[in-house]
Amino acid sequence: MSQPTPILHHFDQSPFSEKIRVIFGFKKLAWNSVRISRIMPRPDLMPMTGGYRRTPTMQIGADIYCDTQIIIRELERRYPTPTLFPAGNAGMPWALGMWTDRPFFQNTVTLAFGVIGDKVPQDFIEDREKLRGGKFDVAAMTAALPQMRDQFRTNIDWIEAQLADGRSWLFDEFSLADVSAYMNVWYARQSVVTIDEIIKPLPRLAAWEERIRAIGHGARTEMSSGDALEIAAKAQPETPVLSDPFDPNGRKPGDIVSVMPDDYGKIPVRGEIVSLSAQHIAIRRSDERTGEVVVHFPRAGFLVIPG
Ligand SMILES: N[C@@H](CCC(=O)N[C@@H](CS)C(=O)NCC(=O)O)C(=O)O
Repeated sequence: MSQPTPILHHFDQSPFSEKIRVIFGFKKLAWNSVRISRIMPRPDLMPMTGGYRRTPTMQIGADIYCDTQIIIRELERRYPTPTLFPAGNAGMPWALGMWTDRPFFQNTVTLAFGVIGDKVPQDFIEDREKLRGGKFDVAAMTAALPQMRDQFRTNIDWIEAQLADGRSWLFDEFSLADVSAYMNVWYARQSVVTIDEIIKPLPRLAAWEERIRAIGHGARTEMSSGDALEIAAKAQPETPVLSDPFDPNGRKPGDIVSVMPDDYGKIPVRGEIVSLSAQHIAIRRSDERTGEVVVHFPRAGFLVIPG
């Protein structure tokens, strides 16, 4: 039976979305692209996610995947070949995400906005202050530019060092580690005008970046947010019940929980557990515009709160 086409809710400038677009390219997938605005509100998306607002999210029918970790896990499950986890590397590419997606990403964001400086629009600043629950201080980011350049160089120098023996990819074969690290280089390339100067002494990194860019984005077809919402409304979630006998907190399908990120965009999404493991949790909820949906989250970097 043919697989339903994944729908990615994203915006073009989003580095986390670029991760997924490259994976669509690597796996040679056809996908639907719903372009969301860079700032809230996103009225056709919130009924699906239940409030989760970070970008991107992936939709397959009435199953909604929040955060790139769980999106990648699902894409790998549905389309195992070619794999992002070549032999012997089933764990570390995930763990490296805690470097690429957190300190390395925060370094790149600060660098990018420090460079843009006072040209960052006020409505964007206000939106990101809500996201962070704190000040989005562009002047402080500009003041931190020398430090951020240093840190960025240190991060990308590790990539250069890993490639020093002439290999093409960070591990023996292409893996999620390449995509996750590339996200930050791609992001800096969009916004940091002096990136070439920082990269110049790192020729292996530059060639690696070019190899990943050449992978492309797969076959992308635009779709409206209204059409995506209608697909969710017509579909039934397809996630089977799965319990976790080793859950250290005794959580089980049927329990009501709220799930939210532990760092920013901490909006709780409430629902009934359908499926869970050490790496995922899926909860059922309903909304008058979508009917029943199942919303999927990773466990790393997420809080699960009873009730
Ligand atoms: N850990 C998340 C991080 C996603 C993230 O921070 N995305 C940025 C855009 S690249 C975001 O959500 N910005 C605020 C927004 O789009 O509302 C993931 O892997 O998906």
